[in-house]
Amino acid sequence: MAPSVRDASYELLREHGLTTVFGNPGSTELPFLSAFPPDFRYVLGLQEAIVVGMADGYAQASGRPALVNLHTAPGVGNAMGALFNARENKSPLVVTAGQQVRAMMTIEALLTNRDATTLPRPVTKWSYEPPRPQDVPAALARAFHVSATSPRGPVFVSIPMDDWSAEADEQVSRPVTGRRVDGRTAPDPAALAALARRLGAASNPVLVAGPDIDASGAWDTAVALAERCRLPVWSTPASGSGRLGFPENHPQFQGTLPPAIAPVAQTLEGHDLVLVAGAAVFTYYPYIAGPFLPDGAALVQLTSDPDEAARAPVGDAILGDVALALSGLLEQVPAADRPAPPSRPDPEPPPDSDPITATAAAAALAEVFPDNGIIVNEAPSSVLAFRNQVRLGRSGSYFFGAGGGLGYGLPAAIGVQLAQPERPVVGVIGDGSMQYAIAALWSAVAYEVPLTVLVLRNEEYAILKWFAEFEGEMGAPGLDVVGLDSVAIASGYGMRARRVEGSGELRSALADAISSGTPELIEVRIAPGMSLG
Ligand SMILES: Cc1ncc(C[n+]2csc(CCOP(=O)(O)OP(=O)(O)O)c2C)c(N)n1
Ligand SMILES: [Mg+2]
Repeated sequence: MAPSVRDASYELLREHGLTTVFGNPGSTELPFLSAFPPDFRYVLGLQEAIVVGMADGYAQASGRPALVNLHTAPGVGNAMGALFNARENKSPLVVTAGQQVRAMMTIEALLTNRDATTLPRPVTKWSYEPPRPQDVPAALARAFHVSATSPRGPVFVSIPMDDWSAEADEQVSRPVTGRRVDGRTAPDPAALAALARRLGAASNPVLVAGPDIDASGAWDTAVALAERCRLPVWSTPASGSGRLGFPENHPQFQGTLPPAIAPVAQTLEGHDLVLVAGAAVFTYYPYIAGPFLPDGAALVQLTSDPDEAARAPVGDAILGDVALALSGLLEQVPAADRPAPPSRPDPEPPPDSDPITATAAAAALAEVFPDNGIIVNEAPSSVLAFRNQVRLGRSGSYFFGAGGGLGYGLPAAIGVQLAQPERPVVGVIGDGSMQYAIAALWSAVAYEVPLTVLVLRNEEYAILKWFAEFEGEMGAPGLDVVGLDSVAIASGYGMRARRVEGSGELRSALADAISSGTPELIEVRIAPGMSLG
């Protein structure tokens, strides 16, 4: 007898390492989840933004696609903002959702996902409902390969609940198991050779390092190239940098590019060739008009994302895997004989204040932060302060929501810690941002995920106040969030939590929590306002 669609699907998921299911179940998902195989693990999130956020962090930190299971239309609806983030993060997610039985879809019984494939289409790479139950395993196989090839991202498969018990069509499902898609495409060798010559001939080239250096495994190659060519290195603007592209404690690292058009050109003044690796050119915001590049500068972008190449406003682009592109360049480019660029100064010791500034909180974290630690940051007004104070030097050390949608940081930190159990994870989260996916605290406790959550309590949406002033848009309501007691809330979810004051207390609380091996939340009161360094 042929296996069921369910058995064939589980075999396929197993084969692709999709044995952790991030989900929130409903009746339409029960036929998939019942008699859950013992070699699979289910990670429950109490709301769908949490489910997708955890899967996003897990996928990025493991470097492999992750599986998500949502509850038909309302589950997908709740997940939309998180799926938007996952797409911007280039996070490979295979998202499935239950659907009403096929026999009752036309008469629209309760829980029919009316336009299942349209709903998540703008935030996924591919959205599908198999035409026959027998096509579910092949659809899952296709979904896996689409999510895992560049640019990586979320895909969606809607699965009617009676499909699982149907008999598999082995002529269709058997051949799709065992298939591999090797997705790294090499850049055009002629284009790369020409770029190597340009780089060798440039008098003052600069490297702008983006998130896909880390995601593609090119970390060491980027360092070797920068050292060989004595390149000063900037990070892409913080807002669009979901990951770091270069060690920020390296003597050639200069800092983070500003996020607006004219200031980028000013910062890169004097360079004749700007090499951008693994990033969009650039994720600008706010709008400060001006030239995209300084006078006399050319730009070349290395990216594996055709759309990123196409939409760049300036410069040339070479498409292909970023790691292959950088190693190809490294092989061909001559060593430069110019002096290495001057190093940026160490961070200034923060001034004392009561309450402490976000910069002081970041300095306290820097003092106790382990070499192999990972920061997941969603503390908008102090992102730059944490980047500057805690100068991370290892690959896979930093995750930030590239799409800008809040509610990513806390669940993603849990997913990152699940994927990297040996590396201590600290989620640095603003008091406002905490609330978008607050119930993620329950998952951290339930699965004993030993992360540390540092909540920066300034009782406001500080970055929006800063932005309002910058844009001259004064008098907006809704920018204060007074009285959010994260310690009490965390306790309600069963998490160890404490409130601290001042740098000394914060430092020792962080050291304790990081080494405790249990999930723990620390809330520190910080001064209002923006912290830039
Ligand atoms: C889903 C979503 N809603 C609203 C916003 C707009 N927004 C950007 S930053 C911010 C405030 C964040 O506050 P908090 O986490 O306290 O950080 P702070 O600015 O105080 O550092 C808001 C509401 C957003 N980015 N995403
Ligand atoms: Mg705040």
